[in-house]
Amino acid sequence: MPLPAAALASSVLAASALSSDAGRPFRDHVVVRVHAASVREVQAALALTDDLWSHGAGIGTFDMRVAPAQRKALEAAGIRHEVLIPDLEARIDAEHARLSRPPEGGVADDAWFLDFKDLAAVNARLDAYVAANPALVQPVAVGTTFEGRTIRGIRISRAADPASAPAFLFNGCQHAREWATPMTVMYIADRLVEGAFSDPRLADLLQRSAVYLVPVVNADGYVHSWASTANRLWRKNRQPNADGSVGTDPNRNWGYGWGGVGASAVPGNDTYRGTAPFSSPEVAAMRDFYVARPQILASIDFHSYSQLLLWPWGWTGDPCPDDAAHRAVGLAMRDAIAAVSGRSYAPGPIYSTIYPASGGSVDWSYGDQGVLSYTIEVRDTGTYGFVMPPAEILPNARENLDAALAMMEATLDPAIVAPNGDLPSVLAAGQPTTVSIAVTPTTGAVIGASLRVRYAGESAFSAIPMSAGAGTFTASIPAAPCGRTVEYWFEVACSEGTVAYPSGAPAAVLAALAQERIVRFEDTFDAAGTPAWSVGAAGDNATAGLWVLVDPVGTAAQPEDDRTPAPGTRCWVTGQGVAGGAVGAADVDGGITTLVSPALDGSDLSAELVYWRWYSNSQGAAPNEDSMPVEWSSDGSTWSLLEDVTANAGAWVEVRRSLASFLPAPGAFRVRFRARDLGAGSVVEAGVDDVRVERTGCQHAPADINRDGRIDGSDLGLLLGAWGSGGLPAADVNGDGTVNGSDLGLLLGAWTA
Ligand code: 0X9
Ligand code: ZN
Repeated sequence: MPLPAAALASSVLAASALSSDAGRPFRDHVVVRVHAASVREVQAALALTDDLWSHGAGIGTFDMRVAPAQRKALEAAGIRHEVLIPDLEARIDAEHARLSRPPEGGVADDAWFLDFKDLAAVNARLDAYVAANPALVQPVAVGTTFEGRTIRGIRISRAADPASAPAFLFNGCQHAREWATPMTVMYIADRLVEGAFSDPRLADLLQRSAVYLVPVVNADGYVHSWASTANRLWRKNRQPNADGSVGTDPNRNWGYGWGGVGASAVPGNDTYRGTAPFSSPEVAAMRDFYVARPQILASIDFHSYSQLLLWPWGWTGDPCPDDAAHRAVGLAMRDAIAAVSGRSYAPGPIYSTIYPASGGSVDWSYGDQGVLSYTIEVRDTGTYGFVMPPAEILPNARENLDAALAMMEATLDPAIVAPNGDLPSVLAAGQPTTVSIAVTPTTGAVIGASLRVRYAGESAFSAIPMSAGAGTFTASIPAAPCGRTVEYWFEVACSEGTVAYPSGAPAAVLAALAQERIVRFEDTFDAAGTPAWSVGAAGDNATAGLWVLVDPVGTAAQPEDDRTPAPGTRCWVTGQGVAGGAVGAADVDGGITTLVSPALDGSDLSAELVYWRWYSNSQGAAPNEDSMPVEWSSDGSTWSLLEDVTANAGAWVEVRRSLASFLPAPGAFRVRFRARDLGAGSVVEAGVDDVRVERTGCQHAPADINRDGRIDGSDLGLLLGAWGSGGLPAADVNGDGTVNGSDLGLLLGAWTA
């Protein structure tokens, strides 16, 4: 049965509307890490919590808060779990006691960050920044909360005209309980204020831009989560709902894709989207703030926790139009964090990295305003969760400061240059390779781009103009002989200067090695004649849907086309589909059917076994009793597992396994595919196509200039004919860019006796 983990997660999150019990509402509650072994266990566990702390739940581990009775029920259900936070209420109480002591710390002083600060303390410090540096720091009033508080912020800038300079927005605390986030935003403010004239990096950034900082967007919720009698784990704002419940989730209330997936229509739920887009006054105020400042280039909306670096979309799984730019800058932010503390923050679009969530701030700020927009989920990954020890405030803030600075630097370049997909590190020898970059202008206008290439060892790069199309530039790396390394980089000319990719080029360049594919075995199953493969093995007992080699007829479960690019036609499938037939018309029934290969060349352990497989199982997500073990054997009688295919792909999937990873010694081997329908009533369909044993390398010795398998007089003649020139790349035996004495030495040394 398919487990809609994301949908499940958000509905459970949504169900966590906490009552505003006075006293010690989380007394004897614990946060547990559940190890769920099956879909049933996931569902049973989720039924036993009102407050999932992980961002999703599925087979494997996830964290959730349980009351004593819920914990007992978890134990009674025999679901494996361990206690992550045994004393949640005690921790909240200790936090409260600690924070009831009088505050300390002046403006220029890390002491302020030694513990969490309530709204009054945050606002007092904003005032202190302004008072101490009126020319540098301006107060900003974003708007008014439901309960009438001012959503406050500051602007820090050394630009000649801060109101029109390229701008950034860092905000925290859309969610009340995420106390690490105002501290993070305040720390960024703190460092910028302190370093504006003394730290060259910060001075430069502040001369070129204006930075807006809004530490507490959801001021009412934040105050509520601080009140000793209220709810430390409050998430939403404090706006009453028609049904008597309280609160809209600000991060489901923004007007881009509002009302879609991952948001609740039920007012009492923790992800309640509100009555309409921007029905929350806090969110409407933030919208107006953005709209009034079209010069905002990029923003970070800080949340906690999980250590994630997220960008749009949250409302759909499709990549956003500027996914490449978001990814490139996001990876720079991730690397900046890792350089500060070694912490890893997982990067990716919201929808696939955390969960589907519509009505979030970054979908709107990017989708409506064109701002490069990030959500960072700060520390930690579950040990403390929302109730972070105060000693973590500064380390957390320091790493996120550097993420913010990396984002600012990347965005203040006239354009963001990002690879479109993966840039190659291996080239097919003798063939040009297309490369493409995405170019997103930020402060400049893009004029053109060029690809710079040279053979490793050459001194000069040649410039190849790139052709432009909607936000991308494309060019080809010229064909290179096998074994030659090509170095390359990109230069994008903008109205305000040039941008190099990778940054620092041409000192830092990309490199790719030209290689041939040396095929030792290949069967695309398209040639006429009797196949060398056989069907059947001891233990086979399927009654229908046995492996057949056909031009497949597609069904909802089976491919319509083989995998081989045109003109390929045939592949192995488990039972030929019936045109227009039911999904289960020709699937595997009643047991196992096995497809066995002929002996394959395993003499070179540096080669890879490559195959394309199709596996579709109506039972959906693993685990279930059906699967397709893929096995290998050296003797045709003892078989060992290569992989057990359980994921319901319903698509051709390429699998590569190095022979060295499974063959103990060089020698012939076979593989077999065992499609199994073991449980009752499921539709299992499998396919196999394009099986190869191959390796990359160079077929010919470098000195075999004419590639005839011998190194002799004709190679010498070619080398001497190309002497001193680059006209015949193959004659440049050592690949250093010129044909000279060292190439001659290599040729003579390799002379075929
Ligand atoms: O669910 C959220 O709003 C965020 N996670 S949290 O645990 N802090 O509540 C993730 C927000 C992802 N961003 C958007 N959906 N825009
Ligand atoms: Zn949040």
